[in-house]
Amino acid sequence: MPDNTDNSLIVPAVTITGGTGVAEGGGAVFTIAATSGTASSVAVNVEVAQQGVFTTNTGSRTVTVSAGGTATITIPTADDSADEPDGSITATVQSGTDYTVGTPSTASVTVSDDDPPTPVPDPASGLKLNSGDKRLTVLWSPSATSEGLLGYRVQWKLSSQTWDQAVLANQFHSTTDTRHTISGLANGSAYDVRVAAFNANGVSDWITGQATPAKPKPKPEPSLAFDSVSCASSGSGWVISVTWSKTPESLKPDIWANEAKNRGHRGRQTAVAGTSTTFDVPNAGWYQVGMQAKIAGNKKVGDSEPVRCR
Ligand SMILES: [Ca+2]
Ligand SMILES: [Ca+2]
Repeated sequence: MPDNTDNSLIVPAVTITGGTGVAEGGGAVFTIAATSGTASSVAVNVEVAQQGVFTTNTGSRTVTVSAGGTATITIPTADDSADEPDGSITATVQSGTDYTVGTPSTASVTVSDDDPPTPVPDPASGLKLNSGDKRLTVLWSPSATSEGLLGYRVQWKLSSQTWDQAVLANQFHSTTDTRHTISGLANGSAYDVRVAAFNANGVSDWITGQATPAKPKPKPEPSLAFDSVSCASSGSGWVISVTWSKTPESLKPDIWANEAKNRGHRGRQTAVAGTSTTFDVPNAGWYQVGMQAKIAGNKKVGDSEPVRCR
């Protein structure tokens, strides 16, 4: 039987297959095959697409394949340094004038990322909580990680709750913010506060503190007053002993013991720490003992008392 096949009537069919998967930076290889047909070669339209971002060589192209033969295309991928999910390159035979699209008409080559995940940032440090009226001021020192840092997260809850039970309040800060004031809290209730640095990969370890908001106590009025002033004979003279109370503790009064007569004995001690001192005085008789200390606003507090040596 003669072969009645007339090649001039046969349109080649084109198929595509993909090579093995590559790591990013490698070339994804596709093989395009055409069956025999009228022409010695066919111009095959191939569309290249990707899942992920591994190549700039996507889009349409024309690949010449000899009839009854194969051609390969290699799609280069980039070796970047970004951690990313694995992806793939897909090549698909599009319809054309000189061929039919066979099966398989599409093929994929996986592309594996080869970059290690970027770690979460180092934690913040130096957490400090300042209690105020229905509020806490949260202060911290920055994370040692500056690259990729997106900011800080502040969370708080009543200490009686767990972190899971609590309605967590989040505050996202810039990378330069290192304080946050939490208001609307209950005075007298203990709160836990925690701070973490975060980047695109997640949240650092937390640093945690506890504090109780409270109305600030009014500052006591500065005062300085003698508790006792006495005189006792000592050898050939006398000793005046004085004790006093003071608020605040930091006051250092100047103290004097002056004989209560013209051209009498004068004794003076300046910036006396503590709350007692003595004066050696030469004569019997009346003395005026006094003291004075400076307080804020150029004001002064003080006291004076007479004492008799006999
Ligand atoms: Ca890489
Ligand atoms: Ca990568």
